[in-house]
Amino acid sequence: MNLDHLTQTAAAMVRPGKGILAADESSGTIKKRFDAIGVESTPDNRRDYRELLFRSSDAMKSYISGVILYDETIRQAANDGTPLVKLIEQAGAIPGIKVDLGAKPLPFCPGETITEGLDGLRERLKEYAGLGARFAKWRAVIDVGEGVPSWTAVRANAHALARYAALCQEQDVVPIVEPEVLMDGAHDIDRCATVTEFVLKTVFQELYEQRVVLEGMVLKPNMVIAGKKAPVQAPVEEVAEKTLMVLRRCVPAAVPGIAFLSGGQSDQEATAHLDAMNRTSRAPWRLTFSYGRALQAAPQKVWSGSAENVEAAQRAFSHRARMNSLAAAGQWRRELEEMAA
Ligand code: 5MM
Repeated sequence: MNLDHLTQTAAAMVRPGKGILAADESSGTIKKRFDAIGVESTPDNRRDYRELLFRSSDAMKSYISGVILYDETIRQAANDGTPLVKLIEQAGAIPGIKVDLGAKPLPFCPGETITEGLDGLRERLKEYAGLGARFAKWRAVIDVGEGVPSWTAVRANAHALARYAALCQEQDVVPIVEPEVLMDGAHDIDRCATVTEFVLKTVFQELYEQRVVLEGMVLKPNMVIAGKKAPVQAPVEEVAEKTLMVLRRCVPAAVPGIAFLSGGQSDQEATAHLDAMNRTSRAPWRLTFSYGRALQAAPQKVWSGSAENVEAAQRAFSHRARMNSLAAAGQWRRELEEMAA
């Protein structure tokens, strides 16, 4: 393990004013996204769409530090034959790769899942590093409900995250550790805070036991937020305050950065929450974004599979990337959204 290499890459992933584009939708998820805009999910259409994003030079050069790719994408080339990985590198961003194989039902824990993919991971990491990946991502999914999450599910997922992170660092690949507490339920913000604290405490204990070097990783958590079906949604300031409270209780200062997932928040909510945290925070870690939907929903809709919409879609992507870059510095203003609209 080359610690300097790992810490430099981790620092570059969360450098000021930049964040990560999560473009690692698996085949099933990208199909759902394409279905919503009436585009057939073929390898060429997926390639064209990702090429559109990675050739958005304003967004990629100014606001994006790294891109999380899916197995298919890291092997694809643009229309002119340039590997997509090269497009990302030419823009000054770092290519990364999703290495988990998805969340599967956890035996004897109804409704709960365990993320799989540890078998053969060392060899896959070697291959991905050869294809240009300098960081990786593994997502654990924790649902909130009656009697859920169970200790069994939290512990098993935290253990898998830590085993994955150790294998990454052994291969000089920076692990993004993503324990996602879902916002799908009807729970209130305080229940989300309790569950997120439980999950993060367990994850960091497991990372310690697996000897993961905290300086060479990036945490990708959910924000502390009420479930989508909750009758009351907390205001922006409360989300920021409670998210920071939980993170301060759980995340050691040695971790260089926290790059949030958007988790189903609207584009502007995800931006406003990140901005509020950076306005108030004297946090020991950098706080930035690693958004999938909150960066891509707008450009996907504008593109809708048509070549003549590519430039407009790139402008939509650049706008969201710029808004989130401002939020990562605590300098976003709602009027900027209105002016752009
Ligand atoms: C881009 O979506 C990622 C892949 O999800 P699947 O494996 O389910 O296809 C997902 O892991 C994503 O990286 C994170 O959840 C963050 O994305 P959001 O949309 O929550 O910001």
